[in-house]
Amino acid sequence: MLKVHFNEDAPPAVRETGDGTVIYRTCAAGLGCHNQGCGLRVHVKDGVIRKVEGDPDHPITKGRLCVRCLTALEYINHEDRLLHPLKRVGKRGENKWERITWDEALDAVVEKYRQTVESYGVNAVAVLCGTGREASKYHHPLAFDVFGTQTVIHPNSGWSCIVPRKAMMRWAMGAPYIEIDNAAGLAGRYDDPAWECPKYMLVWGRDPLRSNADGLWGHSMIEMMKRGCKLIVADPRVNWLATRAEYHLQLRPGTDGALAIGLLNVVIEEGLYDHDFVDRWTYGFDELARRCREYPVEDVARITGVDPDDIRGAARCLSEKPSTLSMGLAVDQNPNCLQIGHALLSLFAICGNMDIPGGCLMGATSTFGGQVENKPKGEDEDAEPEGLAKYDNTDTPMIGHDRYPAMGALVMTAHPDAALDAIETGAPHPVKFAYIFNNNPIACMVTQPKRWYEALRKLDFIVVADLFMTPTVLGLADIVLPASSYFEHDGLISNNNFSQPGQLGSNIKVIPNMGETKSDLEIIIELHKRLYPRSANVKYRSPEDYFNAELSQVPGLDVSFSQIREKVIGQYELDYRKYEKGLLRPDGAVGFNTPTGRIELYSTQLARFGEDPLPYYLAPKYSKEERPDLFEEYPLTMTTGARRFTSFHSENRQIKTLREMHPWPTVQINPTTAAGLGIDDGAWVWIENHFGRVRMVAEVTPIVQEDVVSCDHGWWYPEGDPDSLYGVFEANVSSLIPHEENGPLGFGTHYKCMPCKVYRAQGGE
Ligand SMILES: Nc1nc2c(c(=O)[nH]1)N[C@H]1C(S)=C(S)[C@@H](COP(=O)(O)OP(=O)(O)OC[C@H]3O[C@@H](n4cnc5c(=O)[nH]c(N)nc54)[C@H](O)[C@@H]3O)O[C@H]1N2
Ligand SMILES: Nc1nc2c(c(=O)[nH]1)N[C@H]1C(S)=C(S)[C@@H](COP(=O)(O)OP(=O)(O)OC[C@H]3O[C@@H](n4cnc5c(=O)[nH]c(N)nc54)[C@H](O)[C@@H]3O)O[C@H]1N2
Ligand SMILES: [Mo]
Repeated sequence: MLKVHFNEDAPPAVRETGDGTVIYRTCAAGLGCHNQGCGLRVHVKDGVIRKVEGDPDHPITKGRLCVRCLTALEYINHEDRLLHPLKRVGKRGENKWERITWDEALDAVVEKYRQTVESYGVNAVAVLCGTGREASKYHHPLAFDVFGTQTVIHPNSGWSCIVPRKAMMRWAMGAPYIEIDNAAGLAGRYDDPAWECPKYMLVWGRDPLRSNADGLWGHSMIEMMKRGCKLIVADPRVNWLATRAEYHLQLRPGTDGALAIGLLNVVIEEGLYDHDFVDRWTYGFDELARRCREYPVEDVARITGVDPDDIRGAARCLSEKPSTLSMGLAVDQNPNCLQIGHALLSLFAICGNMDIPGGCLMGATSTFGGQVENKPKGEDEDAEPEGLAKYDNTDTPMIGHDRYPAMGALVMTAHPDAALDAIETGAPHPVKFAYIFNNNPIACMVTQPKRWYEALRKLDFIVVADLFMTPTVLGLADIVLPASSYFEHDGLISNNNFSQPGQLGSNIKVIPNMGETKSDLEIIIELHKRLYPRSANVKYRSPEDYFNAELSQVPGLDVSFSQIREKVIGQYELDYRKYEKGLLRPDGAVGFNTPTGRIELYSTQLARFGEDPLPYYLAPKYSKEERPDLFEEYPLTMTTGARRFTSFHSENRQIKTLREMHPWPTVQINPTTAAGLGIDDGAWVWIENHFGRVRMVAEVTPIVQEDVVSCDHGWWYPEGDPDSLYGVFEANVSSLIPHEENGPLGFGTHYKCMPCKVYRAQGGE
């Protein structure tokens, strides 16, 4: 099922030029980005990188690079890089450190680990992890195989990043991931005879040109537009894609559920769906149709602020075949997330757009990395003796899985909000030790960062691995481990853990390590050796053995890391119409991998967890309608976190060129609103609500409506005062967003819809 194409005509992986320069081709998933890995040519002379440029022979990125890769040299050579292991010598947050050796650092981690296990049980050891980079492939191995703990915490309130979307892809469609068909796996790309250009692409709460999120390169959208694909954009802001759309559905933040069901309503009422597909492959159409009738277009228009004719017009376009769907983070960052995802996927399902060329591609059932998979414990034949099983953890639910069993059925991580409660209260079990890596929780990932900070500060022991001294490292670490950049270690790259067609690439070490840095994988291999010196586990012998073990887990794939390394990059392809070929279900039967074997418009899985099995609209908790009392004082609606080219979350704030392009945290505000408040473009303002306030610079722009503002997220000032943890609590907008106000099954939260007011502040940095 998985076909891999290598381009035999591409230049070699390593090439010497006459003057002693070596040019490496590598897929560097890096320097502040997700793990898809853009093609780079890196020019190295005398062990020093002289130049980084795009690799024109990479079949997907074709030489294109974003500004963060183009400033790679500033990043890797930055004077603030952590280069040696450190031990805290002052109080937590006092910024007093002593340089220690790796042996001392790792011995300290192992000693504290053993003490914690002895005194409090192994689940008192927590691994805290951040967004999906290469490093996030190692969160579970570190927790399960090395520490044997099940306390894995991805502290993003409501697991509001990709997991809600994946929940409905999995539960209603039986697919690990569903994405636009941008021909990424096809050898001929857009010219491949197997591909068809979509007629329409619905881009919903996503800005892929900036975010390149979840394994998708945004520039493929422009390639598709050039070939005739038209856009429909659902976004409260007039972003670049919206200005080129046939319909820009400029909805009020947080009203996505109503709009999605409204579109379904039109398609069903007007009989525009694919009757044959619905009959053969879906379950619960009549119930869905009845539910949609409760959402007449005029009502939906009133709730969302979108013109009713635009809703009708967009729905009619989307019923044409093939059309495709690009769903983004705004779906997840809403307590209504499961229903929004369910409604949008149902729209494309009933129009017959699932898994056809130019439609919505369904990932294969096998994913590796296991990042969000909950495999039943004990069924894995290769389970390691020194892994989770050793500790007989199987009877203790992971934190929050009893409160939120639906999330427990989907992911092998604690419920993020319940994890904070556990750290604070010691129930259901104490948490005393944290290994934090690839994560800057107090500057970025959590809501209520001060509360998380206070809770984490009380732990007995914290080790943080990072490339820079961040607010999290400074405020919390007892031991600091310096992580290497993508130029200093090897890595294996795939698109969204193989759940979508795309690249199979190698990230190559091109320079000696800076200082004493080590990759996360090298660190966990060393910890594994220390804890299990007699282990026979091949995976933990070396990074290369680890990558080969990863590759061997992908069914149908017969390729080694050294082959990929030699070829730099391969493309892997998945079949279309897998449901007709018996390729989606483990039993090999035709149909979808759901209990009914069909796409479940009426979700038996949601019903199993006591949730309404059909999509419905849940109004934002703090909207004018729901909380008129708050509206008087906080009349503006705030959405946060729309991605910028110049940073990846809280990263890159110390990169000079990028700071020059986007120097301060920014709130986008409409000119009429700004004028009424006496706010000029570029002025410092406070954004405040009943949870607190943060200070940002006003960007006066008509891309937001008069009652909406859009705030940057993930801000801190590396150049700022260490005593204030680099100003993190004044800059981090997530202080204004609540803890544990998730959807009914524990998914989603209010990152993109909170009330606020904006007023002038005294200027200066
Ligand atoms: N440069 C850069 N790239 C990144 C990241 C980064 O920090 N920087 N972060 C990465 C991560 S972890 C993720 S999850 C992805 C996310 O990337 P995307 O999925 O693209 O999400 P966002 O950039 O948060 O938002 C996209 C759009 O949603 C709109 N929006 C805001 N509120 C609402 C709403 O209520 N409803 C709707 N329909 N739309 C709304 C915003 O105006 C914005 O245009 O990006 C990844 N890529
Ligand atoms: N208000 C608001 N808040 C949000 C969002 C929003 O839209 N609005 N988006 C949310 C989303 S979707 C997400 S995913 C989270 C992301 O939240 P985080 O994952 O906490 O964000 P990052 O800033 O990417 O933090 C990653 C840290 O890891 C370090 N790092 C980078 N590469 C490596 C590596 O290879 N090894 C190690 N050990 N460390 C490395 C970086 O220097 C950085 O300090 O933020 C969430 N927060
Ligand atoms: Mo994310």
